[in-house]
Amino acid sequence: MSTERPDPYALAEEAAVALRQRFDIPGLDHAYVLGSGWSAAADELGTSLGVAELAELPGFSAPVVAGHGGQLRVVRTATGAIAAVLTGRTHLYEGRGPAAVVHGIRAVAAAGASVVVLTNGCGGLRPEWPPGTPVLIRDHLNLTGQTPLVGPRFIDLTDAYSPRLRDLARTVAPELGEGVYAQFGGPQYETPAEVRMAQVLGADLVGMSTTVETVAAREAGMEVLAISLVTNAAAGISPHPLSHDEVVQAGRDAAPVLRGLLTGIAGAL
Ligand code: 8IG
Repeated sequence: MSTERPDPYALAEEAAVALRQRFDIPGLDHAYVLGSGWSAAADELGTSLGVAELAELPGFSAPVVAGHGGQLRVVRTATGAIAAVLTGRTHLYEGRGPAAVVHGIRAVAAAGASVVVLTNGCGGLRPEWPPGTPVLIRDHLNLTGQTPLVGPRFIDLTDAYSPRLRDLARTVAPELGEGVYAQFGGPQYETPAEVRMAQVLGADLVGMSTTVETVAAREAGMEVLAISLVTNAAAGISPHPLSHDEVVQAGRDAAPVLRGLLTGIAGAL
């Protein structure tokens, strides 16, 4: 019993088998997780090899947030790579636990993906990055108190966000800035005091995803590129209260830029 692999990894293997069968592919090369504001890019990452509803695949479940899609698409990109595109993710605040949050990451890794591009919508702490600004994540603060790892899995997180891939992203969009992303558990947005705390700790961006997924991706040996879209000034930075509608609207407005950015990255990977 004690020598068996923990269940989440077996479930990821099962999902990988289902992916290969369902899409009739030998495996995956890359994966994209599209967060708030990013789903408009899904159609342009490559030519479609098929679409599945997340809820139909082993271990996945449908997303709970309106404006978050819920599909896994497979595309062939301009470079000939086979890529999974997940339009939706499970968040910690759903209460299904960190293993459910990272199942998609483990599944695409089990299917052979060596690169994952994680995207999200987030709150911005820097006035020079107003809503609508995409920012590369260069490091993170996991403030959730949670991890997908159980047991003596001493994963190195130096350069968790691949310097090679950040350089590659800048060949596509030289103006991209880089910041430290702090993940809170949510689902409530921060208080102004929590945002000041994050600022003191070195954060530039605040959100509710990505860091736990990055830990799982690094455990699986994948290279990670993560890009945030600032959709709102973080609480207390902005003079007005945050609203989910504002977040959704910022994503809509930024859609053409994000599409170009991700398509450019897919063409360079
Ligand atoms: I979109 O301001 C989005 N997601 N924690 N704070 C946190 N998550 C977010 C925010 C924000 N905006």
